[in-house]
Amino acid sequence: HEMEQNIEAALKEDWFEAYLQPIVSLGDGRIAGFEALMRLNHPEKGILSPAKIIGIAEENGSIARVGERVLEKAIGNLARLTQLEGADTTYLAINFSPLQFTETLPHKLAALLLKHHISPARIVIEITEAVLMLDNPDVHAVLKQLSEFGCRIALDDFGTGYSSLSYLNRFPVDIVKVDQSFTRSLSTGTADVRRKSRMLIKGIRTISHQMGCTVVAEGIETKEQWELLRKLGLDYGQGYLFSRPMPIENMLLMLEMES
Ligand code: G
Ligand code: G
Ligand code: NA
Ligand code: MN
Repeated sequence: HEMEQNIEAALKEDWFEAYLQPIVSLGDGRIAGFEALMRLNHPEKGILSPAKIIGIAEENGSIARVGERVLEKAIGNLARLTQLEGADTTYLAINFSPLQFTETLPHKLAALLLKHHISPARIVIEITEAVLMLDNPDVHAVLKQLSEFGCRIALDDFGTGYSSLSYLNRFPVDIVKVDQSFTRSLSTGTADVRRKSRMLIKGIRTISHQMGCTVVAEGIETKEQWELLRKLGLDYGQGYLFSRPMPIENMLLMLEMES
């Protein structure tokens, strides 16, 4: 299988990278954190994006090694950002596949943070409902351990798929990420669709805040969407309007120019 070969080669030749996308405060547009997004930078084929890689890595069991490599890259990038004035308190959100929640994860993460002198409070663990749907006591124990260690837990793609409100009650969730389809529906479709989208987002915001969670909007591409989401009371946002996911070198340059 071609993709399996790409994955093995990428592990061996060090082609995996953690791109970064800023997450901004919707009030003032300032960067509050970054999401790490995996990329396989193939020397001939170019950038291969994660969706397919992760599916195949989960099937053939290489996801543990892939996930660990991306985690190393992501934390290394956070350490580099930390050397920049103004970016030394930003947080880093990292996506995790359900199969990565093994009992060795907390120890591996702790060792990486120690190595780079980074506080666990700056790490956000992004999970989807797929992690919680497993209903596996071992997975729950790992999540609880990470939460007690000081990391925050974000529930990704909220409001779509099988994401259930009860997860906010049953798991130590700190951040709710409203799926980008909600952002898109704010500015497309009929007036009625747009009005109902605003109601749904407001409802998610109200419930999330009452559960003590902060709320992040995904997929913001226009100023109009930013303004609407800010008015709807969401806390943070990310999307192409602010920045595409980019390599650490580009991100450092961009931040240096802005400061
Ligand atoms: O960046 P992009 O839009 O191509 O990401 C596609 C999908 O891959 C998204 O659902 C994203 O959450 C997921 N993804 C990106 N990076 C990682 C990663 O490091 N680990 C896991 N498990 N998923 C990731
Ligand atoms: O599943 P998750 O929410 O982690 O996936 C995030 C995905 O969305 C990544 O593939 C990322 O590259 C992509 N993304 C980030 N910002 C935008 C945006 O403004 N518009 C669109 N269409 N995709 C975005
Ligand atoms: Na994510
Ligand atoms: Mn998402």
